[in-house]
Amino acid sequence: MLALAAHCEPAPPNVERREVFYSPVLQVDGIYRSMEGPIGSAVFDLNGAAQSSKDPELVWLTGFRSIVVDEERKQLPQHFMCHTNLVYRGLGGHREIFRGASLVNKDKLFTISQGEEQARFPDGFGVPVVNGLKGASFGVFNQLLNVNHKDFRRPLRLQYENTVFYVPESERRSTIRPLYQALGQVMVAVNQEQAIYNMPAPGDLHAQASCSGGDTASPMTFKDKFGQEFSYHWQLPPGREVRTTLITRTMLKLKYDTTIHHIVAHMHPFGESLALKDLTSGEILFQSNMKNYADRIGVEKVEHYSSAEGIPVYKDHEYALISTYNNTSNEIHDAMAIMYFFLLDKEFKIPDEDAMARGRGWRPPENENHPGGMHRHGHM
Ligand SMILES: [Cu+2]
Repeated sequence: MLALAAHCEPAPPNVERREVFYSPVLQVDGIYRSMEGPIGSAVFDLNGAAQSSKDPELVWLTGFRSIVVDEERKQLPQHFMCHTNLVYRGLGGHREIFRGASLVNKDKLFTISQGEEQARFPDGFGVPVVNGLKGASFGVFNQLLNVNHKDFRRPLRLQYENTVFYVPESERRSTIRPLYQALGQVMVAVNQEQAIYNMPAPGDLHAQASCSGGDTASPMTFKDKFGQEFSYHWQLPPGREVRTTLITRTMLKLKYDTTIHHIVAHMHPFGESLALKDLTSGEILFQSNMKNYADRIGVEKVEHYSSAEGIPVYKDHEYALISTYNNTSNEIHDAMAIMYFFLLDKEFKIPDEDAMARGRGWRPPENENHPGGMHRHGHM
């Protein structure tokens, strides 16, 4: 009777820890469009985690928030946010520990951008990472954006307040289901009218998701193995534009059928919506709508997706992203459209003692001690 009662009791909730990191103070003394602003960075371990001072420990990241504050740490409008990346500097150590038993394979764990302050997973989900690896496990990179404040005789001074939410494995009381991140991004074909990455002769279904031609907004273009050139940061002339990009093989890369539990969308000012479409079923699985400020240039609100139930996705289906922009100004601006997907990792295994010992022995490569240059988002 007692045993049965104990069995039926709901598992006690996990108690989330949070740690806050402030960027250095940055000065708003110029117009900075996307990817042009000054960057503040910091590297750290989660010191509240039980083992961090001595040994690497598994922790479950349950969310990340990044807001803009003044020097007194009072919140400022989020339109000074270009983006904040939470970077996993211990990815090499992670690989050494898990040896394939974790699908976490990107150094950018979270990206926060204009229109949304945070990403918090549904209850009972988290990204498993290792805290306390040699040379600091995490880095945070805050980039400033300013297209509105033009009084440079009175430069604004601001900083970024970054909060990591997590549960150390040693304090976990109930199950946390493992998530990993994959991204999809809209690309334009440079010097071509239409193109699909690594697919010079697409079939009918794929052809629906061909990247249309456009001009790159930055020198960061890249080529596929057939010499077709692409950019994920393009010029946005006045007017409305809709773009589609196939993401199945080059970005989503599903290993098996699974579910998506959280989606964060990233667009630049003048974005209207970004949709994930299952081309095989013809269904729009999720559409994120953006709200732009009425009185200034900037994204005020971006819709996200978050659900314990999740969106089923299938290894043998084809998926595309569809971005819609409406540049209501009379100048050329710049655009990006990215969806960050957090998917269920169905083969994840909690590392045993031998695996954690490999993590203790791991050393970061020399060049990883320089955080500069790690701030860019978007590349595959
Ligand atoms: Cu961007």
